[in-house]
Amino acid sequence: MTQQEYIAREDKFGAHNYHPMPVVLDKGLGVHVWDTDGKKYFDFLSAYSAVNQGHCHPKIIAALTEQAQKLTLTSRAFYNSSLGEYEQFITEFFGYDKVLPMNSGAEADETALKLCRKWAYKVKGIAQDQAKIIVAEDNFHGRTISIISMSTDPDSYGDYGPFTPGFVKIPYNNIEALENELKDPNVAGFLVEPIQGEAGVFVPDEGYLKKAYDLCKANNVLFIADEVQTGIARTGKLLAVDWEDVKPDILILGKALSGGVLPVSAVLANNEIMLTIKPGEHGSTFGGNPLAAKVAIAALTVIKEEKLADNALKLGEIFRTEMRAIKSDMIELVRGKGLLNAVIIKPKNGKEAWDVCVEMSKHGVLAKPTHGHIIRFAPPLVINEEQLMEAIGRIKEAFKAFE
Ligand code: IF1
Repeated sequence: MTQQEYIAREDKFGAHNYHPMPVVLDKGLGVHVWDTDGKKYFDFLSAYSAVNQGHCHPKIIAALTEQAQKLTLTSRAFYNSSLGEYEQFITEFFGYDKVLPMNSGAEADETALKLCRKWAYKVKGIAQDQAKIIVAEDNFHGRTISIISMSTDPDSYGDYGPFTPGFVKIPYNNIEALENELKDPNVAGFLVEPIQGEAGVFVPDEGYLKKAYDLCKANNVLFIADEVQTGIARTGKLLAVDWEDVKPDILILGKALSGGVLPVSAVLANNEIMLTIKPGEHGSTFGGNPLAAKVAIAALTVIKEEKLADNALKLGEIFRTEMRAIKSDMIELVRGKGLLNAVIIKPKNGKEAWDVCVEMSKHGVLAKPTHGHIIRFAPPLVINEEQLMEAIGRIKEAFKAFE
């Protein structure tokens, strides 16, 4: 089949809830993916930071295939021999009393919202149904009805009303706005991305997260960090909040928690918060399944053993320096942390970020624009300096096409 035929088939039988780049991928290994014609690319999207460990990492695949032939799913109606091992592993890995295992990032965010509200009524003593959760404008936490009720992006919430109440939206990276809303005694939590990924890799001012955390603590409000995209070593530290020594009351993980092998997400918290949910008050058919348990242990082990946070830190510096040195009047700004970076594109002669991405794909580098004029660059964290420099050379060639 030609790539056009693959695309036409998806168009005919699949919902049109995406507008993919015109590339049909067939194979992935490490930092590379191949299309159905055998063309090789550097993957600079990493499935939105889900394959931090690289495509089809042998250790993670080995854990998957071994467990897949033994026991894949028991439901939580019964105990199983893998879940406790994973729960102990991940809580010690991140330093929390307990974990609540889920599947998608959105499910983990929803779980965090429920935990925060439960804690509000059972511990803080807020009146029933009066709990408020503060969120940042331009946030992205997933696609469920309650999560898009927090969104300020019409593409996310348009025509999906009526919306879930109880959310207060404030500008991101604005301490005064947070301080003002925290005066309300009904505020139970502040849910925030340490770096706003979808919004275009918005890195907040130095000290913002720490000040926000301290204000939450001073007002008996839970600091909830959504590290689905920024976590698991992506920004050059194990967690993006580690840059400011902030210990979230509730930590949300997803994506690379499985190395992109299957949906695995998690919510971590200490007992005072986690034990507010009693048996039968929350759950999921696949949450904490043995396959996910073994895969997540392997995925986190790879992060530590291969020192991927250090690699992201080092190579991210090189990437931003090299990108800022490109002489192109389409490159307005380069920003990011570790290997989560974005280039803001200034349209030229009717050409914009999408056209740059199409040209880069011709040069063997895959990336995709967000919000029209921003290109996110997020290669797998296993990329080495030689591969990075080769990919940057190709990106430079692509920009030359617009001179
Ligand atoms: C899509 C965006 C990225 C996330 C954060 C929770 C979730 C995500 C910080 C939900 C998911 C994904 C969703 C995917 C594309 C991608 C994305 F552009 F949509 F926003 F990465 F920036 N918190 N982000 O980034 O996790 O339920 O998807 O497992 O919906 O198109 P999920």
